[in-house]
Amino acid sequence: PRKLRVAVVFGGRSSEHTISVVTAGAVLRAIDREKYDVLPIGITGDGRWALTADEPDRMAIQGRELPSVEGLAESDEGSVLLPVDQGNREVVYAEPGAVPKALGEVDVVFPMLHGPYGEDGTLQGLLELSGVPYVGAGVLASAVGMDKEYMKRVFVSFGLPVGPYEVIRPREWEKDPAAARKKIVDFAGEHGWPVFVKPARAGSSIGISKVDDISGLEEAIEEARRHDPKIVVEALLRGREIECGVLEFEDGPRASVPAEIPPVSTHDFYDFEAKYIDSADGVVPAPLTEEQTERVRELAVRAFEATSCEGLVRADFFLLDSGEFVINEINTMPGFTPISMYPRMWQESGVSYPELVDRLIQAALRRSTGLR
Ligand code: G1L
Repeated sequence: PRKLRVAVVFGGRSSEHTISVVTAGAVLRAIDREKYDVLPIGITGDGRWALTADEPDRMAIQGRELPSVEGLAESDEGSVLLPVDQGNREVVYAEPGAVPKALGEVDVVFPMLHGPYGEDGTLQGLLELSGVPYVGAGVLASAVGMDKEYMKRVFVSFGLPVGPYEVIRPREWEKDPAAARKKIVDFAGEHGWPVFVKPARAGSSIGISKVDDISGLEEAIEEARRHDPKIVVEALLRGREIECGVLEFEDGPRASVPAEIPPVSTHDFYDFEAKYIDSADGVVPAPLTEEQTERVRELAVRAFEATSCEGLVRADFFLLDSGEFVINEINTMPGFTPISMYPRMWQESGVSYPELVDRLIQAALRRSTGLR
């Protein structure tokens, strides 16, 4: 019988284009070629889809050379730029159906794009419409995982412990900025300074400010609103940062051993760079009591279920000085190089990187598209 065909979609119009290319290279290297045929599909920085050569070695960081889909597509004679223009917000097919046609020839897609149009559910929607099974979260879980407000609302409604927060909506800010500002000042009055001001929907730690007092508020709001007109304000939670991976097995989701992210002295918080480049700093397994370990693993699986996740999720917690765990967020597309926290937590739980990739593909194939 012919091998199953797996398309890996990577690159894209995001600040994390490079990390996506590097991660896709690691996934391409780990996929079992006896079982699967692989189709690498790169998306250029300006949104064009390209069939790229299957050459993972050219997708690694070489010295100071950062790999990109442009590099792969242009210098490779075998690459074909698909006639698609995503330069504007909407996908415009120069040749109607070009991408779904390419996708129609594959059995499963491994989507590896960060941020808006990648992990927010829009690519997942395109894949649903194309009728192709795909790895990871579906449309709803992806969208919930991208929106800090709705993520918290879902957690709360499922009885998961969340920290104090406040939301400022676009119209609130436009109609009465003074009232919106007062809302935050009152929040800080109740929960104390500093507060974190964040865009509601943005990947990683983009647009986030730690605000020590009222004087820094205006600039923090403006910065967050550059990325999303809706902002979320959070209290500072004192405690340890604990993460846990959830992976879908044949009999349902299971939690990995948890990890601890040590406090980063040079950064005010676990920022963009620390999150993706210094991810090797995490301690696996986290030095927790047996009871704490069981508690956080249970909460991680409940977060997976609450948000209707599929395939995998990384759940991030604070272990407060009081001994209580509070869920900070989930990530449906966590860092995924072999040295990133999620794969390291599973490695320590007895699941190797190639096995992880295989389990994700198999979980995607077990489902069909449509309602699931
Ligand atoms: F497909 C999975 F497994 F769901 C998946 C996809 C993408 C897991 C992790 C990622 N991560 C990335 O693509 C990235 C960290 C390179 C950018 Cl979000």
